[in-house]
Amino acid sequence: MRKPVIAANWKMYKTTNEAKNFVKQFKPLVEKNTEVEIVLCVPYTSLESLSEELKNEQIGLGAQNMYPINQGAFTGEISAEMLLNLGIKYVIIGHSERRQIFNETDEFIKQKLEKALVVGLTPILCIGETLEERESGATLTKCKTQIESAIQGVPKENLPKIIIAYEPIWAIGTGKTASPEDAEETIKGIRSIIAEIFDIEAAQKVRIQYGGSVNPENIKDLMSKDNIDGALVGGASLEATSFAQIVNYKG
Ligand code: G2H
Repeated sequence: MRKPVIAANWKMYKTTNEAKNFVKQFKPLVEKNTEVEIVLCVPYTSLESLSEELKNEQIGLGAQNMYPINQGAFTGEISAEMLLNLGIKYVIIGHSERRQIFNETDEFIKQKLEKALVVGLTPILCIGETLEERESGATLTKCKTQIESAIQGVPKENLPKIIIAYEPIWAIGTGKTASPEDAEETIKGIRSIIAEIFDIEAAQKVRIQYGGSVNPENIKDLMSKDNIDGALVGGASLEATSFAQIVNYKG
């Protein structure tokens, strides 16, 4: 059985004070929820103080990026070790905004994924197609290229440590969500791709989230699908009550 994992991706929102206020409000709203793995992926600037706030909580903390080298002359970058040192457990890797705005390549993303696994961070690997690719029927081809590049060569025992977030780019922050049926079909296809690279048993252990305009209204339908194991939530995770409603989708 795969435990659902619902992660907030705050992107470049919230000062540290705003982040702390969010947590204050959010904690009591989800304290009884043990069925869902809850993660907050916040800006680097809030990691240290939230790490303190969440020390004894079941809410995990994640970064939104990392650099795959231990240390060195990489101005403005943050290493996996620096994150670990703060008690961070998760890291988003290869978000489409990083791929598109910061020109991150599949090869670079692979380096980050491998580094995260080596140091013991749980990577949330984002993949997904553009609108053009979807309309030309290339959704799974695109996902296959991204997955193959990232996970080929990863030791099989490390596979269950990876969370994949399928985020169709056309659904990100647009208010357009893939229908639960479409998301399920693609995520099922992604699982088959993993099974081709490894085997069915290994593929069954990987948690695959859906991301792209997830909100309190659509979460239940998405989560009712067999292959959808959680969500990566942007806009609707910025407000404590709205994110709590998503995390508490079972009621
Ligand atoms: C996709 C998602 C979070 P939103 O980027 O990763 O954002 O829910 O705002 O579409």
